[in-house]
Amino acid sequence: MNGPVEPFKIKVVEPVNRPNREKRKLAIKEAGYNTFLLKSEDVFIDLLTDSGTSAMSDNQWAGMMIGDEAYAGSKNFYNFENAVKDILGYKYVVPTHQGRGAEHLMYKTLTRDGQFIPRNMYFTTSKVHVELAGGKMMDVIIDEAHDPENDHPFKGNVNLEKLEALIQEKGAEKIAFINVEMDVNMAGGQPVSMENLREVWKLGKEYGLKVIFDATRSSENAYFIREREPGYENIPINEILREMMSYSDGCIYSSKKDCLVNIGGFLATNDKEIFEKTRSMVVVYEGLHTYGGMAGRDMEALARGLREGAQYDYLKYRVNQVKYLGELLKEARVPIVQPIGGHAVFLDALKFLPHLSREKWPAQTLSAAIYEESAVRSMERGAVSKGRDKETGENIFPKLELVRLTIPRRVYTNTHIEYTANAIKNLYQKREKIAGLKMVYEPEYLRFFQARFEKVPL
Ligand code: PLI
Repeated sequence: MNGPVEPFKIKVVEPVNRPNREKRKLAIKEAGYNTFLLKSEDVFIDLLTDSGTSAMSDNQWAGMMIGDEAYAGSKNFYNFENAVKDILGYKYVVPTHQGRGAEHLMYKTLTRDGQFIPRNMYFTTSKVHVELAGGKMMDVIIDEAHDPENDHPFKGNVNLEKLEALIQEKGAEKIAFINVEMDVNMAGGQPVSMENLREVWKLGKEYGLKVIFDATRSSENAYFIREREPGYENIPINEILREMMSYSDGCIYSSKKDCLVNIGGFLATNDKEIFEKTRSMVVVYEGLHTYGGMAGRDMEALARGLREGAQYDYLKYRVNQVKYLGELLKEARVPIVQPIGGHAVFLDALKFLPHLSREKWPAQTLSAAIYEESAVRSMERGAVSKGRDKETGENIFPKLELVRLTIPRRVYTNTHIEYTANAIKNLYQKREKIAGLKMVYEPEYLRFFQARFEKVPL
């Protein structure tokens, strides 16, 4: 098995440290067994996230030099606005400092106290912004998504029966809007099919409900549609993207992923009322409506990155590098979520560490153990991320208890991928010696970022 050939060559390099075992043991203990609290200089291969960690191209860096840092009406804003209109096809664009800035504006604008927001599957920051606006997010993803071994090609699809049942049970006036995420992060980077998007849109119109996308990883989702959905084999990615977005009233977008930049976000819409409301809010929370928290140079890099990130050859390499890691792990029988996702390989912590109860946070434990073994940084995506039930205050234990090995875009070589796979294979051989954790500090919001843990002896 070989890794994919990179459609670029390397012009600048950044040296990285590889701490020894003793140093790693100390570093993760000091970080409260939470990989978010590690110092990046103690990390050899950083697979914490694909967010804001991409390597920019020479074309993007060149764009940084023509940053127009005017407070109002920067020329880079118009380049960025045109890129969004060209690639995604929306009429109106509001810039924000990153994705959660867009979530804040969009979800606050559309949600009334006590309303429900059906979404294929929650994402951490989306859920918290909906809750802060007085709403409740309800997962309506297909059942296959909860089974790590099921290899449905579009595991991110909305279950239309569940969605309609929820609308009928609550009444359409109690539904704020329908929310669909592309390449569903918490399900393992699983795509949504074009057919499903079309059906959700139709259903939304029947009930008079707006459909809002979390289009953060829509280019990677478009690649999967081209690869897997009959009829789209020869359609250019740009056309697929525009058709996808045509089944929505608007989207929020974290540009730190598919747009190949280190910061930035936006919301886009065809709905004049949403545009006007969010544009008037952006000046309160983010910055003027022609920069929204980004520098002119950031907007130029984003404009160029959105176009580059939608190129077929790049996407093919990108998705296949993720697949390469997944295939190496599968070969060694390490339990992973199937099919392999667009941005990350997800380890099934419940199968990796079956001797640990849910209260010992298996995914958090596994993520810390991977660091201790190899200085590779990953992230928990399970019960710690899910948090507590808003009403009862109890921990929620979702079916998926995963560790995410997220591949930054254009950053690591296939040798880094092989090193990571070997380290995890070695750990899997001695998995029964891994002791669980107890949570000793829990912050109020998005606890996975700052929670601290201690080891519980086996
Ligand atoms: O990190 P932001 O604020 O630019 O974007 C928030 C956000 C919104 N939607 C989705 C699907 C995300 O994946 C997302 C951020 N994801 C992070 C940080 C991640 O590590 O996956």
